[in-house]
This record gives sequence, structure tokens and C-alpha cells, in this order.
Amino acid sequence: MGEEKTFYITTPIYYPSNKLHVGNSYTTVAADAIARFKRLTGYRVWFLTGTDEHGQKIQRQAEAAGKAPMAFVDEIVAWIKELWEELDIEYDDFIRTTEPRHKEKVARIFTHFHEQGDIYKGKYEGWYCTPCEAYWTERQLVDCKCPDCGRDVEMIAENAYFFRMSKYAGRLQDYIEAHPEFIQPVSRKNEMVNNFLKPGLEDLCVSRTSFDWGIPVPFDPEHVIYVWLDALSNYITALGYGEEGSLFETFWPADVQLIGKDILRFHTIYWPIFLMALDQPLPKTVFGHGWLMLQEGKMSKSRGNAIDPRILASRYSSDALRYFLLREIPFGQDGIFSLENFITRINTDLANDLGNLVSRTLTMAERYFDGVLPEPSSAGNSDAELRAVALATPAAVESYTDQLKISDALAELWKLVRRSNKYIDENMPWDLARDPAKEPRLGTVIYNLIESIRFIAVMLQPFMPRTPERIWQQIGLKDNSNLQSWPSLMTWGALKPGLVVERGEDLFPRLNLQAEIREMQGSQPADRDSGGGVEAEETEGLINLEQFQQVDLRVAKIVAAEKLPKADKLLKVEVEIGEDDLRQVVAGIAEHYRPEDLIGKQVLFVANLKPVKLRGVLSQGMLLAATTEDGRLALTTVDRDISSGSRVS
Ligand code: ME8
Repeated sequence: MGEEKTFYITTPIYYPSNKLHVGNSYTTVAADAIARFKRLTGYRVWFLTGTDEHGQKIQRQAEAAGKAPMAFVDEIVAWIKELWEELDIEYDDFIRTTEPRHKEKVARIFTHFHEQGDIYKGKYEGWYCTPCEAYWTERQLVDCKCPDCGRDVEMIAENAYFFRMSKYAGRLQDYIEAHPEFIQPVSRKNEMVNNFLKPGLEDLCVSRTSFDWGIPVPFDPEHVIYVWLDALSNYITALGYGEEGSLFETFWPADVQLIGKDILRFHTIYWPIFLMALDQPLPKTVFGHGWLMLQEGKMSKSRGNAIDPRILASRYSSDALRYFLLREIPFGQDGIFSLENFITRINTDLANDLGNLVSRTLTMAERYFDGVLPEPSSAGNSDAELRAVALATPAAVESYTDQLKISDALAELWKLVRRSNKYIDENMPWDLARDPAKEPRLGTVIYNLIESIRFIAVMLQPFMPRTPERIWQQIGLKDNSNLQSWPSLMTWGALKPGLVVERGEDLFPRLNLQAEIREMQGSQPADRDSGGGVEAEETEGLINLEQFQQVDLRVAKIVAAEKLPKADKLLKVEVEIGEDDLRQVVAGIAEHYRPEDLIGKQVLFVANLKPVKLRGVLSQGMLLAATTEDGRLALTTVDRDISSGSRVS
């Protein structure tokens, strides 16, 4: 039996001082995607998250809320757990620093440091930033404020315990230089070394007496242990550090510790030094990702709504939110969260690319093969390329995910989604369907598409856990875990002909951006609530985007045309707006076009006009044409051949 591959990943433990926002969710979603990915690819994974419940900040907030600290945090922790459930965060353990299993081990660690001479008692006089729970020297302050968050600091003078950081600083610097993978991205490493290690590390004050919401120093209970020493230890106390046969022995050192760049100093300087003092190996990688920010000014009316991850997940689905967070921002850089970017991503990547691929393919499988997966028997146009892209994608996705480049991993996966859509356009199954002799080829095309969808769904699982379930249901693989597995992607063509497929609801219906923004802002559109007057006059005769978007404009391909009897000006035209949608229209163009010249033309088409009867013939839409000065008509076309039904906007 080969050695079991293990993987330990952690998130920061969050302060339960308030409800979490979409920025906190970002770290946890990323950690969950990586954890799921490693599980899918055969690792025994341990994924830890939790809450950091002690400290002056929490104590003060509890007081302000008129609650005991424990009751205060219990409520928020319950909310956080619900959030993680809604976002499909599959953690293996959730540690709360108020749990006995943690407190008792932190007390022992503190005593050990003291006995070892790493902690000594002295007098602390200096500046403290309560929101950051961080001490600063005079020199480190920026304009007399906290250099991290820019808020006010307080002068504190008290007896306190200190940790001899200086004893380990040289060793840590050597370690960082020798292990380029330890602090990532690399730019952050230089920041830590140049700003903190090179100028010389001062000893760190690791106890407080001015409040009592914390873990008491076991041999001097007037003091509580500094909240960062308490909090950082969670990564090992949760594994049962110090107990024989514990998970600690299996999983430490951590493979990836994900954090936001704001807490890099604690994780790449203090944390490794505490570990060195415990004589334990350091985590393999501490990754400090960038910040998710709101676009200045935008959404201000409903800031809360716009960034409350539970509202976003329940309105748009947790898969959509997860996809956006993972795809939109290159991991490590800062990014903007805006509803506009979010909805646009849903519409382009999820509705247009992925959703359409699945719905077009399954519609055709049902229409042409009664929903029974056909045999692939007739090779042809671009089969080899589709297959090659599909077979190469898993390795690329794995490599990017292992480098924590999750956005690139998803971009790679979407190349396969787009290649598959292009395969439909290249092979035009609806044309093949017109000729019974081409049925074997049609069957092959449908088979290849469904196999490609299977590949996509397998790879999607870690990033969007719910969508693959819906795809399995539609392509008849609900109970076939073999074909949902990572190793099944080694072979193309594993699907068995004869499977019964069944088109379900669209995976991601298109959203109307303006309507969403209006709803989420909880406000009226600007041109309606301004009170009329000058503005109403200025905009008379103009329509807003939303009104324009009510017109369903499409590219339609003319597939048949004939004269209408006893009507000189009218032609009866049949157009195709997608492989499953034929429309008949009566168009006043008989004096300008001969029916046979129209076949194959792609014309702009209004698809949502109310049907009318003209000379007793049903007309379900309108072809758009321009009129010249002398009254000639020119149909409006597109400047290259594209799929029928494409939207025009
Ligand atoms: O710092 N964009 O907890 P915390 C991206 N308890 N990520 C963000 C973010 C944003 N706008 N805002 C917050 C603490 N985060 C300590 C940690 S660990 C031993 C103790 C994420 O509740 C980011 O990962 O303030 C950041 O590090 C974390 O939330 C801080 O959460």
C-alpha cells in the first residue's frame, strides 16, 4: 500500500464581532475549493476554520450590545456557521477559541515558553490598537495612528509578559530566504523581510491585565494571554497538539494557510517564531491574498445588501457567488466587488457559456434521439481537437490549483466550455438532422458534446459543488460515481451509449442587470424618482437601457421564403433563431428581395413581438431592415456568420 497523501489547509479564524461580509467569505470559499479539489484528486484532507473569540474588541462590543461576551459571540458564531452551510463550505473542523480543548492547550504552550525562558515578565509601555489587537512602538505609528488600519491607538502602561522574538529572528530570516514557497505571493515575502525582520524584531508583549476576556496566564491569573498568541495556536490545538496519536501527527505541518494580506505579519513572523520555540516545523505555505473592495460610491444606499454574502447566495445561488469570487480576481491581487461585475459574470460565463452548452446539447439529444445517448460511430469535423482539449484540461486545472491560481484554473476549464460551444457551431447538428444519411454523424456530435459536458462537470465539483449534481441528473449519471471521478478523466469516451438524458431547468437563467441593481439597491430607477420637472423634459423621447432591453433582438437565419398569394408586397419567411426555434413571419419585402435570394441570410430579428395575423397568415416577429431615401429596403445583417439565435444588444 502506498503512503497516504495528506493535505492540511486553514483559513484565518474570524472575529465574531459582527456578521461576516463577502470579503471574509472570499478566503473561506477559496480554502474550500482547494480542499475539495485535493479530496477529488485523492488526498486525505483536513480543512480547518473557526472563530477568534477573545480580546478587548469583542469584550467591548459585547458590553455595547448589553450582553455577556459568551452570549454575544454564540449568536454570531451560529450565524457564521449558517453562512458556511449556505456557501457549501465543507470544513472538517470548526474551532472556537473559547472551547476548553483550545484554552487548555494554549495555557500549556504559554507555560512551556515561560519555562523555556522565551517568555519573561517586564513592564509594557506603549501604544495599542484595539481593533487590530496589535502593539506598536512610537516609531511604527503613522501620524500617531495605527500603521495597519489608520485608527487611533491607546497608550498603555502595565506589567506584562514578553516573548523573546529577537532570539529567533535570525533563524526565521534564514528560513524565509531558503524557502521561497513559504510566503506567497513572493512580493509579500519582501515586504515582511524588509519592513519587519531587517530593521530588527522587538520582543512582543504577550499578556494583558486591562481586561479579562481571554485565557488566563496559568501561573499568574491576573493576566490574560495576548489574543494573537491565543488565536494563532488554533492551527495546532484543533489538531490535538500534544496528544498522542492525534491528527497533529498526521497533518502538521500545514500545506496551505490562507489569510488576507492584512494579517500577514502575524502569520509570517510571530506564528513561525512560536512554532520554532515549540520545535515544530513551519507551514509549507502561508498565502496572503488581496482585498476585495467596493467600488467607491456605488451601491452606497444598500451597502449592507450588496455585500451580505447570505443575501447574495440566496438570491443568485451559492455556486454563482463562489464562481464569481474565485474567477473574477486573480488570487493574490486586490479586486472590486460590484453587483454589476457579478451579474455580468453570471450572464456571460454561467448563463451564456455553460448554461447554453448544456441546454442546447440536451435539447438536441431529446429532439433527435429521444433522449437516448447515441453511439459515436462517425468521426468528423474537430472531434480530435475537442477530445484533445478535454484530455489536456484536467492537468492544467490541477497545476493551476496547486499553485493557488484558482482564477486561472477556472479560465482553463472555461476554454473547454467555449470549445464545446464552438464544436456545436462548427458541426451544425440541426443541419445534419435534415439528412437521414447523416444520422451517424449527428449521433457522434451529440455523444462528444455530452462526454465533454461530463468532463466539465467533474472538474467543476470543487469550485461549484451544486451545479455538477444538476448536470449528472440531466445527463443520466446521477448514481454513477465512477464517471464523476477525477481518474475517469484519463479516458475520453467512457460514457456508455444508451444512457437516458433529460433536459432540466436552465442551469443559470440570464439576469437583467438593471433590474437586479435596482432591486438590490432597494430604490427606484433614477428617471422615475427624481420628481419630474426639468429632468422629465430633458429625457422626453429617450428610453433607458432597461426599456431597450425589453426588446428581444436576435440574429435569425432565413431558412425558407415564399410569396404570399395575392399580396404583392409580402413574403412569408421562415427563420431559425436557435436549433430548437423556428418562427414564421410575414415581411413587407417582396418588392425588394426574391425569395430564393433570402435563404441562408442572417438578419436582425425582433423575437418578442406579439404574434399577429396578416392576410390570414401568422407572423411571429419582425425582420429589421433599413429604408433608403428612395424607398428601397436593405435587411440588416451581421458582419460574420454566427449562431442563429445570438442575442443583439
Ligand atoms: O483578522 N477582502 O479576523 P477578521 C478579502 N481574528 N478578505 C478579507 C476582507 C476583504 N475586504 N476583509 C477581511 C482576524 N478579509 C483575526 C485572524 S487568525 C489566527 C486570526 C478576510 O475577522 C481576510 O482573510 O478580521 C482577513 O485576513 C480575514 O478576513 C480577517 O478576518
